[in-house]
Amino acid sequence: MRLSRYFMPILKENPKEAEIVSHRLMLRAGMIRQQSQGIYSWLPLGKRVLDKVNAIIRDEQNRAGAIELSMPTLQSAELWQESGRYDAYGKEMLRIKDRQDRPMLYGPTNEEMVTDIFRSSVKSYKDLPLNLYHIQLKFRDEIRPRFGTMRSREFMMKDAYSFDLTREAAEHSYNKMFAAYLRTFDRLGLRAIPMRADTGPIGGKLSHEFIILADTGESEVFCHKDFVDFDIPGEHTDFDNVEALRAIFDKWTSLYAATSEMHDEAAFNAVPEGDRLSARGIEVGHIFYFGTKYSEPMGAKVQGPDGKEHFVHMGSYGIGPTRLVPAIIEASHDDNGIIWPASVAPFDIVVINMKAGDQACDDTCELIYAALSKAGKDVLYDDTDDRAGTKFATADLIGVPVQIIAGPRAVANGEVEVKDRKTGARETMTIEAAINRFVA
Ligand code: P5A
Repeated sequence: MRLSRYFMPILKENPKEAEIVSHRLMLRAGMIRQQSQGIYSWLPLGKRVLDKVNAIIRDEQNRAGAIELSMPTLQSAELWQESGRYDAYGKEMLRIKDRQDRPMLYGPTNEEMVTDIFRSSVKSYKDLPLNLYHIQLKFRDEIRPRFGTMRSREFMMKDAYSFDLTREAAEHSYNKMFAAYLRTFDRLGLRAIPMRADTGPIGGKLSHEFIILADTGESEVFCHKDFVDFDIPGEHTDFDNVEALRAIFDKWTSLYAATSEMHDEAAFNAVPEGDRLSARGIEVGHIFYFGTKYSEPMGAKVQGPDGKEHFVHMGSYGIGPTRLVPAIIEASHDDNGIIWPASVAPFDIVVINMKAGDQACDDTCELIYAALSKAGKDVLYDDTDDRAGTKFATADLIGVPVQIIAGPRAVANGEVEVKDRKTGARETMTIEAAINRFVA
């Protein structure tokens, strides 16, 4: 991508409305724009990161055996009347009437809709287990939308829903998502700790929130500090192995970890004082087991091996991609801007032409840009005629992991400079060596 033809509206000044660093940097880097309170457009740079986050989420959901579908954002109120949540949900639900005066709503979550899909076609235990997911916009009319896309009214959610014949089978489905979440957040460069949490309007008795420790987090959390170094399940984890997944769950729930709503002061005080971590955190995921809470009132049942009908045991599993992007920034930035983990960086490499219009600089940059693009790298080429200082500041601000800098003096020697955004380390090398480093 040539920067001269891209759309990346960088802000020079710090936006006044931004209270936390991720919101400030997302606005300054031209990643998002607020359209009305708590409702955002994702501009091209932001969209690239969001797509990469979603690709990792999708990959891990698929690995764990979940199946992707797509459900609408607008839902009929009837389904919610069946489950009893239409009245219970309160003002967070945006209620709409269509031209025939039929009550509709902009979905805050999809338990009812997916239960309806399930009951219309699944009749036998032989079709279980089943886990259906989508990555879709949701709307919750939050009282206090704030911190940009961290807590917005319209936001994206990956929501998965599992169906099983028995409680034991449903526990295995829960454990699969539990392990998949550990892997997902790890691949996003984050350390997320599962904590016992309040189940709120989704319901059920068992739930875990996945929390990233961050000073700017909205949740108050308490946990054992050893969680910070626990091993993440490997990529060859066998998601069909009931025992192996239970072992992962048991290990990751063996020590104290709870959000303030579920906090048990006495249990926390039993943790040796030096091992106690009392901190703030960002909830990036939340998983639930709620048994037959929706299947019973909505009549979602299957025939079991005993020939009898059984209401299915369900769970639901949410991740917030539009919250994850700022959460990653909260965890990874410096005074100059964002530092993206390679897995979600909007571009792999930025090529900076320090003197656009200078034949040797132009030729060198074009050569590098073409070679790296051909090798499948996402390359941003800063071919604008801005001052070198402005270009360096922009490259640091948008956080691309590698900068290849071509200035007239180095280029005259057949060389360029390669800078690592995270460490700031700079290395001068031949043009060929720079290309080879990233093509290999
Ligand atoms: C689980 C999937 C649910 O809604 N039903 C379907 C269950 N859970 S939840 O905890 O309420 O939300 C899941 C995740 O969505 C993100 N999230 C938000 N992100 C940005 N702005 C919001 N206002 C917002 N509300 C929820 C969080 O990451 C949460 O863990």
